[in-house]
Amino acid sequence: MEKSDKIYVAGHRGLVGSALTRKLRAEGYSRAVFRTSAELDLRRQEKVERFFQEEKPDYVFLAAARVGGILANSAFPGQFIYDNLMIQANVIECSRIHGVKKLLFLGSSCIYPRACPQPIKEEYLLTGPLEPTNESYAVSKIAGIKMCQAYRREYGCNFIAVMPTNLYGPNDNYDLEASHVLPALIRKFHEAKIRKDPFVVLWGTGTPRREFLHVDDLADACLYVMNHYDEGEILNIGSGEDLSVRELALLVRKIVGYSGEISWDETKPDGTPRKLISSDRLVQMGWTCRIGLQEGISKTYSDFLKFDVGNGSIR
Ligand code: GFB
Repeated sequence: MEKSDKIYVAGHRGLVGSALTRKLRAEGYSRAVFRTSAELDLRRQEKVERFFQEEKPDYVFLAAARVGGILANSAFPGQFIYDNLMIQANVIECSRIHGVKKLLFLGSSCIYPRACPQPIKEEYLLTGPLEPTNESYAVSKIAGIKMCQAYRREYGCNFIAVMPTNLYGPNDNYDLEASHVLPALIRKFHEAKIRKDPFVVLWGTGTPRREFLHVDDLADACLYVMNHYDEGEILNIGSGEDLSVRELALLVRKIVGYSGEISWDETKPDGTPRKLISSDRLVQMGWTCRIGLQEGISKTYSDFLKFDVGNGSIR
């Protein structure tokens, strides 16, 4: 990508999209374009076609999606599969029609089978049943991958797909029902500290293991891949280290400075036991992540303190 190219960041206000926007600005890409979901409903094909006719972007980062944690995925499978299929189908097809030079599609590590060897390699895709709690989301993301690969084969489109591990960082979703585990732990421990609650209730057994990558590292990897990778095969992007939810809870509790107890609500799902991905292919290309988990959580907690979760605005 040239600094003067027009770059569309779909989903620019989300966790990933806002990190991509920060990264592009920091690197001097001066012609990024975006629309809020109120300005442009990406589920509506005619609206997406009109946007592409108007803006004619040269590059597209497809970070727009309906995302959520284990409970949101379990509760709203219809919304997750519909919204994500419509968003990606419209943006990928319009990118083809309008001759976008390159599109990067953001998938997720939940596309892999629930029980596959760890660390998970890209070739394990579709070799076994998916994790039930987020199957709809996973199927929609797999469809996005296959669409990018089909468009490469039939039309010669340079559309690539990356599979990040669990992400966290500034601008995350802190809604306690819909969020992922790490932002939920930050908010729960922070509010318990303020209220002097004797304990915090967390979900499941605490035994599943998760890998985490700070979203600024992901944005760095996406820019690297957009400028250095032109193949159809998917690419994992992870930190290479995982820990149990229990260990994560103790780490977040220490960083937030809460001294109460933790109890586990085992009526809530654990989800997949482990999903540590192998990022060897990306590392062999020359990329490495830079933000360690303790440092990343501390930075994220500082950002959280500036953000008034109650009404979703900066304090
Ligand atoms: O991050 P999370 O919601 O989703 O849950 P997944 C991770 C683990 O943390 C589960 C436990 O075992 C949860 O039971 N957990 C404990 C909690 N306390 C909490 C809590 O207060 N909130 C939440 N949310 N979890 C996601 C998919 O799966 O992985 C997404 O649902 C996406 O679609 C993402 O693919 C990468 O890590 O299980």
